[in-house]
Amino acid sequence: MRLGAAGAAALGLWPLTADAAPAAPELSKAIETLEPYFTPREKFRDVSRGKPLPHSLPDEKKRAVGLTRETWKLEVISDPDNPATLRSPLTQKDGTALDFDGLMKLAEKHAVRFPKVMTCLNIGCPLGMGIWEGVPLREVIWLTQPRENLRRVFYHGYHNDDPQQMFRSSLPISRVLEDPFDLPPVILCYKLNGQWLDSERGGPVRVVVPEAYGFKSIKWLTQVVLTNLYHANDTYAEGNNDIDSWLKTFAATISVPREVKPGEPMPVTGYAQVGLAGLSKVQVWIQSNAVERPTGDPHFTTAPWTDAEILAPPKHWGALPDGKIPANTLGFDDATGQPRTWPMRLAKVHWAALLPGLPAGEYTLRCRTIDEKGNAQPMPRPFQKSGNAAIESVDLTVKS
Ligand SMILES: Nc1nc2c(c(=O)[nH]1)N[C@H]1C(S)=C(S)[C@@H](COP(=O)(O)O)O[C@H]1N2
Ligand SMILES: [Mo]
Repeated sequence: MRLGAAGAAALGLWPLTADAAPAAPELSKAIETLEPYFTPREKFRDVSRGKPLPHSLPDEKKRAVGLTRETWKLEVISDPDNPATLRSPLTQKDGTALDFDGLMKLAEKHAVRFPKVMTCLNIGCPLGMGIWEGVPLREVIWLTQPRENLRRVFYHGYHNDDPQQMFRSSLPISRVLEDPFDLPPVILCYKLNGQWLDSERGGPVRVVVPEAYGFKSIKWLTQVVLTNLYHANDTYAEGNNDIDSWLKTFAATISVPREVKPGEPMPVTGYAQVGLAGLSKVQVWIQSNAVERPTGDPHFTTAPWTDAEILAPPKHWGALPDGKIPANTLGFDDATGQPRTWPMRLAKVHWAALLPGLPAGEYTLRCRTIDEKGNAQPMPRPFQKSGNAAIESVDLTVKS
């Protein structure tokens, strides 16, 4: 189950510990064909709403409605119903709205970049892994000179000027002004994986909330409303979602042989999403369908799980200019270009296991994570509407 240094080097992975035996060739092959660590632009999955989809509008229309870098304008205003006290709101009508040049001026001093996996709370499977670059949202809020009565930040993007289509999210003001638990800041994002944020990903400017599921990261951002209201107004709240949920830790498979010969070892690969809870282990378990499972153990805590190998940082990071991590990326060491910790929180990591051969029969393969506190998936937060952490199961046939 271990990957040797030679095998790892050949696969473009970091050498692992010296005592690791060479990888079995079946497993090396499966690892070689894993997805790139950072997701290429065309491989991001798109779940955006809108009729028409804002990113599908003709260029002329995009220019007219501020969906290009040249015409983008951001208003930051007080909520008329629950006013926050602002000295100088940023408005279109006064000509004080923030434009892209203004954002780039702020970026010269305040730009940050950090790795993050974008995951839809409802879909569960990550949409893509990126290094997101932007200006902390607080820098723009400070431009309005807020004085008091500011408890929450509402924000939304372009929605075809149809209130029915508006997709809104919100955050407590404290989360925007300060970054608790060493999280990266909430940003106005304009670059992804070293390139301008494209229209499909919400360009020219979207919000990115590092620790949150995707619905907090509003695309085609046009308006920020500072409010004294004390509760959320998120569009996702209307769908029975737990809108304060932070990213969960869970594992899923990428490649599993569906049909193998008796006694033949089975290479399996997968990814884990590393939530705020961190990751200490990925485990796998294969069970014959002929065996009856004990009742009263819905999360299979008594099953004979075995550890999979969490793969080391890749040598080739995938979709980045020159294949290099941009300078000053949070979580990375500039001198070496390597991550400071591994696996990284709020990111993906890959894993692999070579399962021993089995007699003919029908089987179910499952995988799970153990987080840094020792919680086995789907604990400590098993509810689906807080984000996916269900234990995945895959059918497998052993047949001569
Ligand atoms: N303006 C706007 N922003 C949006 C959405 C949307 O429909 N409109 N969808 C949200 C949801 S539900 C998710 S999961 C993420 C997906 O981000 P992505 O399309 O870049 O992968 O965008 C979020 N931001
Ligand atoms: Mo979503």
